[in-house]
Amino acid sequence: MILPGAVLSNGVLTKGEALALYRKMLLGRLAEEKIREEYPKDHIKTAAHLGIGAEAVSAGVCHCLPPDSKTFGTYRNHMLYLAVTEDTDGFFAELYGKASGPSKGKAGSMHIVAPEKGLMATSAVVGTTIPLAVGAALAKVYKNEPGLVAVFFGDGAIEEGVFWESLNFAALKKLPVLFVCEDNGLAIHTHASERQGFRSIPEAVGGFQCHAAGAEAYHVADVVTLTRQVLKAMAQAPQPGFIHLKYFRFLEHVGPGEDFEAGYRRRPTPEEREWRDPILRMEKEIRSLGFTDGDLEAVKKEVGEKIRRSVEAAQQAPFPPSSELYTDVLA
Ligand SMILES: Cc1ncc(C[n+]2csc(CCOP(=O)(O)OP(=O)(O)O)c2C)c(N)n1
Ligand SMILES: [Mg+2]
Repeated sequence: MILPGAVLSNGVLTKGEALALYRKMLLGRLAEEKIREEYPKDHIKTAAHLGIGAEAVSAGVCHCLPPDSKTFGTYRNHMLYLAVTEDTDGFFAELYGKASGPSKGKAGSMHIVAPEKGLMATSAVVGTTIPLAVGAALAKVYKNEPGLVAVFFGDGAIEEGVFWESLNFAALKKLPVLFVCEDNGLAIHTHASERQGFRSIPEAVGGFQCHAAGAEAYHVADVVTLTRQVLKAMAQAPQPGFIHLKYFRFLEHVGPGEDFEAGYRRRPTPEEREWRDPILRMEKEIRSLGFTDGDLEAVKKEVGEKIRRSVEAAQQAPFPPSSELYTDVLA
């Protein structure tokens, strides 16, 4: 069933929630701005798919997940990792390939995980974590465990058979899994209109026995509203949920630069940027809740300092010893 689309959500967040979400999105934004600064020095060797513009998706959805939930993601996973863990030390250590990273530097950006905090898998291979998430949801039912499973993937993954097979199985078995499509309208440089034969993603998914809904993910309060709506429906009538969230990818597919000169899309106007940038949007909205420039500056300073310390620690940390070259690797 397709739920009605979320409308612009004002007044859904308490002041405390708004500030916590602003801080969480800023953690992702400033961490990635730091990567952009450091990447050209070539000490970060891992490929990095940046998610500037998508901050509200992970922050908003994860804010609503019940305790004991598990999450799965893609290679564009920095916002998800930081939303789940807030662990900038582990994050930068992993990016710098250091032994102090959560996977001892062997996962890099594209496979970063934090299983002890519920982030079970992320992957460079499009669509691969979707069936894993469905399996984890089946295990939750089988073992009668609390919480649910949320899996984040791009609009490109919708074109893979494994997505539809996973959705079919999850719907058939009424599994507690929330599918989250992070739709930037692009697969590398190819627009959705050149790839997708269905009218709309929520419409196609809505043919399955699940609770499907969609919204723009520019304002985090909209994401929270929509996620709460779908989670409530899932609790009332146990079926999988599907959330379709549109966002704007401000940077190139992979790497630290912009690519508006590449010819496949145009640079957003300043007005479009202001509307689509989740940080700018939140800064505007949060002022209407009574926060001052000074309050926002204080959060920026604290988060910026946390990131600076983590980068410094990562740069100074040792690499894993060569004796561990073949440990913890499967391929
Ligand atoms: C199975 C598979 N096929 C092809 C690729 C090559 N590839 C890497 S990223 C990408 C685009 C995926 O687009 P989308 O799922 O929308 O994610 P986005 O990069 O937009 O976040 C493709 C086709 C891959 N990594 N895995
Ligand atoms: Mg995409």
